[in-house]
Parts: sequence; structure tokens; C-alpha cells
Amino acid sequence: MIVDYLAKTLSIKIVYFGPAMSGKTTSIKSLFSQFGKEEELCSIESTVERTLFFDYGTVTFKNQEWKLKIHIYTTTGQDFYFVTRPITLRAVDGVIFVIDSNEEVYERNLISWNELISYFEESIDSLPIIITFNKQDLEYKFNPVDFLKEIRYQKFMNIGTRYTSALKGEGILESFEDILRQILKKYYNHKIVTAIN
Ligand SMILES: Nc1nc2c(ncn2[C@@H]2O[C@H](COP(=O)(O)OP(=O)(O)OP(=O)(O)O)[C@@H](O)[C@H]2O)c(=O)[nH]1
Ligand SMILES: [Mg+2]
Repeated sequence: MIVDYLAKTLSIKIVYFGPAMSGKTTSIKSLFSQFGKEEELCSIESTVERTLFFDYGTVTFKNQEWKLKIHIYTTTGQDFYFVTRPITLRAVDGVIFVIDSNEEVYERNLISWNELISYFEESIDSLPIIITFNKQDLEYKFNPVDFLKEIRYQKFMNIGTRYTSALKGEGILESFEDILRQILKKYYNHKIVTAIN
């Protein structure tokens, strides 16, 4: 997060992370279309619409005094381009972890989760994260509770979950609001601590 007191602008970075083909690009596209900003999303894709590096766009909210500028990225899930993922994650304020709920690819989600946490040290415990169980429209899905137990969900301090169906745009705006809330709450709590000191 960057706070520019002169320009009265708060800048935040959010990254959609998750295994290949889980629906990260579909989620960000749905989000931008719900903001009426689909034209402003920049996607770096291969000819078969797989993400090569990232998708990127910004949304800005304003009140009378302050601007909140949110930079939103997706990572590529393709292992061939995995070197790009830690670069995209640099200075991230919050992660939306997009799960592929198809029961046949359960393990892929775990591998991707373990990769995500490998990029952080203890800071992962307080990183704002929303896990979205995407592709809820599919018939054969695994049980989210199994996944949450396996990753030891309880140890994370600023985490939440949502069901989404990015293809239909369901749960996308809500999960975005959740991650923003977690990020701002964390920042606010931090400010209180520094004010006391
Ligand atoms: N049934 C169903 N399919 C989905 C959903 N979300 C995405 N998909 C499909 O899953 C495939 C991959 O979607 P993408 O959004 O490109 O996935 P990605 O995570 O960005 O993939 P990479 O960038 O290659 O890692 C596409 O065929 C999407 O249409 C969903 O909610 N339900
Ligand atoms: Mg993609």
C-alpha cells in the first residue's frame, strides 16, 4: 500500500492467484465488466487465450478528499511461465486465491497454494486472502472443508472464503469487496498501533 498525502491517494495492489485454468482471467474480466470498465483491462495472452504474463487493470474510488486507486493483477497458471508469478506478487496487499472446484483437480489447488505461501515468510499469516471456490456451476466438486483443513485455514489471521461462478459473474464483486475490507482493516489496525506508540 502506498499512501501519498500530497496527492491524497491511497494505492493498493490485489492479485488473483491460483492453478492453471481455475478462472483467474474470467474473474477479473467479470469484475471489470461489472464496473463497466472491460475496455480498460489489459491482458497479455497467447493465441489460445491463456495468460502469458498477467492481466492488469485499475479501478479508482473517490470521496471528497481522498482517492483509493486499486491495481488489480492476475498471475499466469501455466508452469512454463512460472518465473513471472513471484514478480507479479511483489508488494501485494491482498490475494484472491481462485480455486478450481472440479473434484478431479483437487491436488492442483494444493500445489498452487503451497507455491503461493512459499513466496512469503511469516508475513503470509497476516496477508489478506480471500479463497474463492470457483466453478460452482460444475456438478462434481470437492468439499471446500477438506481443502481448508489441509491448508490449516485457522492459522491465517486475515482470511475469508466465497463461492464463485466467474462464468456467470456470481460472487465476484462480493469477493472483491471482501478482500478490500480485509486490506483496509489490516491497515487501519496497524495505524492504531503506530498511533499509540
Ligand atoms: N464451468 C465454469 N468454467 C469456468 C468458470 N470460470 C472459468 N471457467 C472456464 O475455465 C477456463 C479457464 O479460465 P481462465 O479464466 O482463462 O483461467 P485462468 O485461471 O486465467 O487460466 P491461466 O491464465 O491459463 O492460468 C475457461 O474455459 C473458462 O471459461 C466457472 O465459474 N465455471
Ligand atoms: Mg489467465
